Amino acid sequence: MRRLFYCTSVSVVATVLVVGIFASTANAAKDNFVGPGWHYTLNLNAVEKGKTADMTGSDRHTIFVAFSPTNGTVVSRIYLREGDFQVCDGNAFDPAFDCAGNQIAVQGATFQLPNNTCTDVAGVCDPTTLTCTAGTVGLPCAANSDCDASCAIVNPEFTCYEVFIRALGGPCTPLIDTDGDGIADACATLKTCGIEDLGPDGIAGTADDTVVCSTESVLLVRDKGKPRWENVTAELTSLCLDTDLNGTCDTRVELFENDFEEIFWQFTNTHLRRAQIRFYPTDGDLCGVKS
Ligand SMILES: [Ca+2]
Ligand SMILES: [Ca+2]
Ligand SMILES: [Ca+2]
Ligand SMILES: [Ca+2]
Repeated sequence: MRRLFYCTSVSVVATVLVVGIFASTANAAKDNFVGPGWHYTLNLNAVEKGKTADMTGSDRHTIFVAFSPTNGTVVSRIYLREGDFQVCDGNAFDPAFDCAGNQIAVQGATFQLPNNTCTDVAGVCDPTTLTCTAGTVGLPCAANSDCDASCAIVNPEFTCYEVFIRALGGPCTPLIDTDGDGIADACATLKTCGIEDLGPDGIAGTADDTVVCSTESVLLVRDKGKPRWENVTAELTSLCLDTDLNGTCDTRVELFENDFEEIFWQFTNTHLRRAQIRFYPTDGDLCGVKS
């Protein structure tokens, strides 16, 4: 079962399973990995005032997103399209355009990137509980095949490329509390969301949309130290979905595998000025993502 469906009555899945990018130690060795290998770099520059130039149709590697000059929180959307790495629309303050110049949402930037295939996981259906114990863990089932999943929930492996991010710019004071414990964890967060239904108006980015977000977030803090790269491949190229609304992710889907009307990165920011994202093909460039 490659294509996964889930309840369409879900509105916004607000549960946040924090995957702190600074809690990761497995990728520490990659901190100084920036080397000769081919990669695509995407810069996120946060600015207070909306850009007026449309910033479409060029070879830019920068997207302008919102910055809060006060203690407010501002949210920008970067819509995602499948294809070679390319900034289609570098301005998150005005309507979002795809790489062909068509408007796709009322507001946002647009970035094009290849799908990142996950290694398939064979499902296991527990015959006693009729619940999946591998694959789409926790979902009801009748046979093992009902539980087959295209991505593992924990430590998914991706075939095509890896994604790294680092926070840049001046040091920022964390203001965003992602886990509700009253202690701020980040100056900005980045998470992957999908529009499941455009609503009666048929337009993306309006209040009648049905939006589902991944339970995973990238937390961004710029401290005084040397900027560190962190591996955020799972967070930015898949969605971990809580389809049965029990508070934990049970289904991971590739960016462009699901039937979302639109898919986007949601950038929530207070005081982070810059972030840089790099995309590195896996060894041998198995998916041909070098462009
Ligand atoms: Ca735009
Ligand atoms: Ca917190
Ligand atoms: Ca709509
Ligand atoms: Ca769940």
